[in-house]
Amino acid sequence: MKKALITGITGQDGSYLAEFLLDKGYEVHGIKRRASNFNTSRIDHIFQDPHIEGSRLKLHYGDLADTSNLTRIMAEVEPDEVYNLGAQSHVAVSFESPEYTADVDAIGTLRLLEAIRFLGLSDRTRFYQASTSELYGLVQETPQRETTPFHPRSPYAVAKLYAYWITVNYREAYGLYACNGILFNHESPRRGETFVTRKITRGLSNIAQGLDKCLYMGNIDALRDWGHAKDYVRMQWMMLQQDKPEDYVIATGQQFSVREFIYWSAEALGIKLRFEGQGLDEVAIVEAITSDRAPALTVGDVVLRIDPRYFRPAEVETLLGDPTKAKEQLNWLPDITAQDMCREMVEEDLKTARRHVLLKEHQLDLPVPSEIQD
Ligand code: NDP
Ligand code: GDR
Repeated sequence: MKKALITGITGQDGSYLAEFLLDKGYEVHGIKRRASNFNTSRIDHIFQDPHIEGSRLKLHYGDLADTSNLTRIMAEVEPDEVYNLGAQSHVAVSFESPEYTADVDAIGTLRLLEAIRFLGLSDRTRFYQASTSELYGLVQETPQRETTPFHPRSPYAVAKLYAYWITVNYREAYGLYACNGILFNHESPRRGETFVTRKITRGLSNIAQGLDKCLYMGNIDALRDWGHAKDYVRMQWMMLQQDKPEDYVIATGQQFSVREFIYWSAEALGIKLRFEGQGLDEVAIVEAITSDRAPALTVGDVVLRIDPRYFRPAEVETLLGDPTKAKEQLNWLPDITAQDMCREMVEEDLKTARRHVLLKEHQLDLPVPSEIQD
């Protein structure tokens, strides 16, 4: 039975990847951080009681900032595959916490690679690094591919640049099977609530149900290449199954603006929006309501405003990936379009909003389910 070790297992990608690897018959080890509240909601549904024989999901407390802890876990598990998905992954937050972001995202990657080398696992353990389209930042070529020069625009992207190159370096210097997936934005109903797509689908669903009044956004003209996380974790695994380690761009090859994503989300809620005004004074107004999914709204309501706090000190205005190499060498193509993904996210967020309305009406508190006990 193959063993995989996933850092960031409690995150969006980690949870989908854990499901995927369990389905493939792997023993899956995940590193989770100690938090004062349960932080395992994305993996509760695949929890396996460690007291029952044959359990294949095993969690270890750890932190990418803690060398001895990572080395100990690596020594205990001796994984066939390591997926380094753990990171302070929010670009805007990296401007607030640049040093922490560098420690976790850059040096954390080095710590894992060193642990593999130091423990003599270089011939056994394959390593996947979660690299990012943010490396392209101020883009030098469109669409971006594996050979496009990097120009990172945030402490997050600069930290990920180090992680990218140290992964290449361990491959070249020590012959490690180590590769970078340069992944463009990918989303899902499990996306963190402060990333733009989820902020929109969750925010508009709440507003439609009367749980909130207005959504405050930053640069809604930013352009992104959005895929579905499920398609992208499949590719993470495929990259580690080749004869030779290589780096791949993973993207859909299609680009949309944040503004378009707002329109799609509103449409999925049966709302037609009209944007009015310019710059910081721009607003989105309800022009028509075509379904019963937005009972709290009436025509003329302002549901979105611009707030300068969501602008970044240096913005990445446009990203568009060219996944030709992944398609030609690995036969990988995404199955889910950005529009379908948006609809799926709205469905889930609307369900949650309706549940909150019901609980509120009956004056009940939300139960906090978490099956993973320590
Ligand atoms: P998430 O933010 O959803 O998950 C990040 C994970 O990292 C969480 O499990 C988090 O734990 C964990 N983590 C954070 N800090 C530490 C730390 N100090 N030590 C150990 N674990 C830590 O990210 P995604 O799933 O979206 O992304 C996965 C990876 O892919 C990240 O490295 C991200 O930078 C990268 N990436 C993501 C893209 C995307 O569009 N989603 C695109 C390109 C790259 P906790 O749950 O406790 O917070
Ligand atoms: P990004 O994703 O920075 O591309 O990083 P995010 O969804 O945060 O932003 C995308 C674009 O939307 C603009 N934007 C806003 N963003 C947020 N979060 N909140 C807002 O209110 C808002 N308004 C406009 C942003 O300025 C930006 O241009 C994600 C992360 O998952 C990284 O870890 C990953 O490496 C990259 O994708 C690829």
